Amino acid sequence: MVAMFALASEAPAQSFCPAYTASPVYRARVRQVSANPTNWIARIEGAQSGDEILLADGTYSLNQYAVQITEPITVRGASGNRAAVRIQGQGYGVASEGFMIHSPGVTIADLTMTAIRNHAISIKGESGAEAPQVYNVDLHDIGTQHIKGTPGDGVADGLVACSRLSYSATGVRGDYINAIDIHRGVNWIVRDNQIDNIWGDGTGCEVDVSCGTYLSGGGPAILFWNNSSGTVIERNRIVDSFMGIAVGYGTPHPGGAIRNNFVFRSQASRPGARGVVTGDLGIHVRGGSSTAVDHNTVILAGSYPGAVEVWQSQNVASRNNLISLPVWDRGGNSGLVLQGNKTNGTVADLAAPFDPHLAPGSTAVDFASTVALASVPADIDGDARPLGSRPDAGCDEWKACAARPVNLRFFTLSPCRLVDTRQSPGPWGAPALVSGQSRSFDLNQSCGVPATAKALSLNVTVTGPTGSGYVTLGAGGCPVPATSSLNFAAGGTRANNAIATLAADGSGNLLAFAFATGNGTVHLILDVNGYFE
Ligand SMILES: [Ca+2]
Ligand SMILES: [Ca+2]
Ligand SMILES: [Ca+2]
Repeated sequence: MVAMFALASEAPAQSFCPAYTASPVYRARVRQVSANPTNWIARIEGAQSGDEILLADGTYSLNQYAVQITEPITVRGASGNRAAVRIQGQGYGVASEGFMIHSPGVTIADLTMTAIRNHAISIKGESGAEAPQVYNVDLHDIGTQHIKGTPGDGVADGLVACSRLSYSATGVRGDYINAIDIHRGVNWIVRDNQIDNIWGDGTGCEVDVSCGTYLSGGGPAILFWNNSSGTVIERNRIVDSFMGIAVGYGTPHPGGAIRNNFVFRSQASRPGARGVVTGDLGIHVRGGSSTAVDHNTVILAGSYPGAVEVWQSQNVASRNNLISLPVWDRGGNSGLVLQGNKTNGTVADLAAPFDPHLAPGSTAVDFASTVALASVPADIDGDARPLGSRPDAGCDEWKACAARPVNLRFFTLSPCRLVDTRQSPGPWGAPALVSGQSRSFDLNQSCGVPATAKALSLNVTVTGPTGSGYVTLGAGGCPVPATSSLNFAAGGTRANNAIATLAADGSGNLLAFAFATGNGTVHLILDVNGYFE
């Protein structure tokens, strides 16, 4: 059968996450050193200042407490495909940390870490860590905080970007959890990360000890406290986590900005070991001064009153947010500025559940009271604000989509593979689609598809899904429609024919949006057999 795939989420106007080596944050090093699963620890612990340790694709067993990094070096996957360099701990039963950073100027990039009891990346301010970079890593099922920063005299200028921090559906143990927990961080940037399912099991344990000690549900997915300052947290997508973003947390937090983030919780509560665990804060500023909370979308199921909450703070501004409840002034504030917030947001304001983009009919589009903010000139996609008559409320500036083309002629092509995410990383290869995210592909550059093609006749295959769910295809630059999709069950392979409309701008851009339970992944294969123009 032919399904008329409706359109998925907007194409990013620009990519904030190029390959690490092509990114503006790339740190050129003095010497490159290759490493493999048998010599990696010796190479890293024996590195010289300025080494770039390149890990070959493979599985790396971590069979000691941690890997100590004491020089300014980079450790990264050589291929750039983070899924292909997999550091595997010994599980939650063995005390361990992944990388322990004791030096200024350390970079960790392009790799995956999982099954480590304590932390995946431990940044030790008290032994000299400064300006750590974490880029394009996948930290999955880590017993406590995935990234932990301990204080010393403060750790300045950290970066966590373009990474995925998550638990699987059964990966949480205890409540001593955060995705990122930084003490005394100074001027950090946390951007463009996907954070899923940071929601504790209600035992109050630190993994499996000290039970009853910790708050049922855990801590904020992103937490900067104990006298942190100047934190910029932007364009992160935090889905189905117990708490979203917190700064200060009862200690002073001068400066900083929380902007263009998407915090979405589809469940009000979950059953826990000591009773129901009700979802908590979306964005929290306690002890802030001149901290900005602008253009975030926070849609929380349930009735927890703090989609955005401000407490004991001075001159905090919370503007142009799309939130499911009014900003909660918890008291002790002075100079609190509230402007342009749409405070009755629901999932209906979104193009699709779990998608940060606005539905075309949402009143958040050109919301009547938004104010121009020079400090937030673009949205989560990089779209310049404003489009239309005024800035939209929330993290997305809605971009109109061209009408579906009509009166097209069909031309056949010999069947040809355009996309296979099981292959090497690249524009038409790995990585797999990640639940809750769109990936975009330019599809008029091979297989004889001309630049003038307006739509493609495709055979769409999904394979290897780690959960059950669906994939939706749509034209780049277009809002998500609420219609058809290719559904799949965990582990299954499904195929279907589809006519997929391409972006109206001639880029040939197509988007693929995936949802898979357990914050899963799924491979996508697209074979073309004809086009319309
Ligand atoms: Ca320091
Ligand atoms: Ca607008
Ligand atoms: Ca947009």
